[in-house]
Amino acid sequence: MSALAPTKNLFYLAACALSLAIFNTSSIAQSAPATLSSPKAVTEPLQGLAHTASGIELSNAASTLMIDAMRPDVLRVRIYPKGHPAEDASWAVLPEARKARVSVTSEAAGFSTSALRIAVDANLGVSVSDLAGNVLQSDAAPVGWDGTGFKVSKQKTGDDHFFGLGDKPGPLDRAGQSFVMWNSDTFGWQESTDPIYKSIPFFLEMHGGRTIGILFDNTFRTYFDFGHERADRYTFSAPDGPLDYYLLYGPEPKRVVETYAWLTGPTPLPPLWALGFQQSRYTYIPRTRVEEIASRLRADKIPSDAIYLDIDYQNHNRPFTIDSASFPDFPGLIHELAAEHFHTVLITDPHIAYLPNQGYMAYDTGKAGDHFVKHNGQDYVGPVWPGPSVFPDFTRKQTREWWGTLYKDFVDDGVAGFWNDMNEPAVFVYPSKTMPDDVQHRIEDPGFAPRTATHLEIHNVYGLENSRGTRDGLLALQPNVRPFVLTRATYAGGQRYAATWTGDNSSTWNHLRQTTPQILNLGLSGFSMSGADVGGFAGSPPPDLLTRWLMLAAFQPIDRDHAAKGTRDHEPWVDGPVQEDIRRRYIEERYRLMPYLYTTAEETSRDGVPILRPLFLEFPHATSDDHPLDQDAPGEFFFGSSILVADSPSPEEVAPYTVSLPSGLWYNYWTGEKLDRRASIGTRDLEIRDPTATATPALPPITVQPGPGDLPLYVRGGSIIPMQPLVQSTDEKPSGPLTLRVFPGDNCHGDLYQDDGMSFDYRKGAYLRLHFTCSVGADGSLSVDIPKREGNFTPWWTAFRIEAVGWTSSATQVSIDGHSAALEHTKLGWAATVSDTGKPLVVVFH
Ligand code: NBV
Repeated sequence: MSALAPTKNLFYLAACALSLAIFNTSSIAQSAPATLSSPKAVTEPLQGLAHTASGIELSNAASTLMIDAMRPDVLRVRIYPKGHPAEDASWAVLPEARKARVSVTSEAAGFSTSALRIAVDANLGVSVSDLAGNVLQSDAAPVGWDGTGFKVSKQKTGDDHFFGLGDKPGPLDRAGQSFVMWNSDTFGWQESTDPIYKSIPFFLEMHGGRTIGILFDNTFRTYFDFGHERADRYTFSAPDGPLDYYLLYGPEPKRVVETYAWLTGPTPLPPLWALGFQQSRYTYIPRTRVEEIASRLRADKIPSDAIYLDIDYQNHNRPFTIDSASFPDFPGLIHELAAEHFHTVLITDPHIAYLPNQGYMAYDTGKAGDHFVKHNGQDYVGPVWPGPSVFPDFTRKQTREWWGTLYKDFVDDGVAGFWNDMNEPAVFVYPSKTMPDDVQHRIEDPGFAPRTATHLEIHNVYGLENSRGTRDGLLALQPNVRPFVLTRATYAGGQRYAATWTGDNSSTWNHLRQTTPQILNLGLSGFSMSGADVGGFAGSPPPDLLTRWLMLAAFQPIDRDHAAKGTRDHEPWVDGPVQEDIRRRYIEERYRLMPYLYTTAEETSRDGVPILRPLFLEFPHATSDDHPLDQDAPGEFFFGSSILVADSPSPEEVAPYTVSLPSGLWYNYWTGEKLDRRASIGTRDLEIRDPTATATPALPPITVQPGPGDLPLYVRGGSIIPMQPLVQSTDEKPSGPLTLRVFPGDNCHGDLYQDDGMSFDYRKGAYLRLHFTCSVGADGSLSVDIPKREGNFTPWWTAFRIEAVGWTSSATQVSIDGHSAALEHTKLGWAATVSDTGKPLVVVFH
């Protein structure tokens, strides 16, 4: 026997043990528990456990666990090498929220708040339950450390659902998949591409009707696994940086989303024009082409508000320059467009052409202020559109301020919005497509201790800080104008600075379908103002695809038609009058719904609930086992709180499909037809509202067969939707009354918010808010209550037109504050017009 034999034997034994471990792992994976279990109950106080006013600290030989209750329903969990706490700083979390703390009740092995109970074990394992003892989250294994890297593992059951992580492609529910955060320029990404442009390390976990949210605030290349590797675990991990995460408790998912807005800030109120139809292409050039597009939009009466100029308006693609040969008298063009009520949006990429001593203002001032990132002690130079380029060091406040000043001339020329592209940052270096890992960024920001950080740490926040510099710069230049910034790359919290879009998608039916889960998940991740290139960026959409895309995008927050170079024209008129008529009809409907859309956007700016919502956000208990209804209805979503859009799961076919409606009363938006789904009490939303209701089987989905130009929309009974007469742009003052379309039902209400659409004067009272209600009397009459106005903004209308949808009673009379008035029969029901004198009104349909 050789001298090596014992070692070999040991190796063999180890291999057996390993395969046994693997075997055990997979057998665990196959039998995932239905409920989460908390770690071993600890009755004796844990050694080394210190109770603090807002939580606990617990150390073992190597690490310290620190848990703080920021609110009764929000925890911050940190683990760091013993004696070396990480810097308490964040690019994502608002400083006010980060400092918030509540007092807690100490317990032997943890603590409790008025909403949560937290238990820890000697391995620094954490378990969080609600006060009824339902385990919401529990460690599946101690944190695994590997040098600076670590992995957090949580228990998962077979019926856990995961949402969020921004616009990563794929289905709405992220269960069973794994993801990586590394902002990447991914032209032509596909459904399985990961990562793409953004890193939003926030997700919601739904289990048994209870939802928590987790923000893993680490800017390095982080990893998320929702049961891909093991069905009984979900994990998040990082190669470096802090182990720092926040747990947000619902139990309702809407509450989690609202709390996330408290933590990272809501999407601000956009200028009204940004909700209009936007026309873009890479690139409209020269000036006469832009003028042609603008006049055709107006001549064809396609309501529209914005025109984008892509990189070719610049001199040799150099940011903050103009190619004056193709765009003579640039300010003249912007004014001409503004006179036609078009808001111009300019692209301004973050790379600055490396042109020393050539009189290029952006380079010269940037160099003079030492504003560029460094590599090996020199300004890092990498190739992008203008050729060799340098890159602003946006983690420095001074650099962001300098960046903001670069917008001055454009703002003076009347440019309305700016588009921050390529800010992953994209660099034409392969295969990384970005700058080297050891590029140095200087952190000089009031929220952080000054230090130098490598690109590995800053990469994922580069786009965030770029868009922050843009927004803050615009605010410094025009303090009373709401900025519109569109960014491609970003990080958690980036919704505070910019709207976003899903990057370079493709002109395929699959990509049209992808827009729904992507925009929904972006909304759940804080980004309410988002869209996808309408028609698809790469490739040329066939006429019917472009038409359906324009139909669907009319009900998405940003409606921007955009196309890559070399693709066929994409504008609404390109396929002749039949297609154009359908496309126009949908854009017109968006404009009619503008008061509803704007009101929703304003609500979002306060509560963070996104404009586009998955069904589970409005009806979290719509199924008897609490699985999200969206799973049964992949083409459906809510546009605001009242309108349910039910696109086909196979929009490429004009064929029947089923629509799942949560229980309750619904109306067909287009015809006013009533769909009484109240018999489906088996769904838990009704049981929860009315615990005495007897459970009966849910009603089956309905089957629809829309024609090529039809998109089924349903309105929740009990909604009042404010609408306006058609206009060609949001600048135009509508002529006629404000319509209140009333869809009677339980808890009937609706809201309206108005202001000047562009300034911050609303903060000083220049707004108007109305909360309408309606009710059906014992005699069958319908009364609509218009209360006193809130705010002092004078609106454009002088009358209300009240439409009672589906009101089939023998309505022969309407009375306004007791006086009878003229009644009109409409295709949706009955209507009456009443002047608005600013006083409260009660309108009754008898
Ligand atoms: O600036 C040109 C394009 C732009 O149109 C697109 O929307 C961005 O996502 N940009 C990417 C760079 C070139 C893409 C091929």
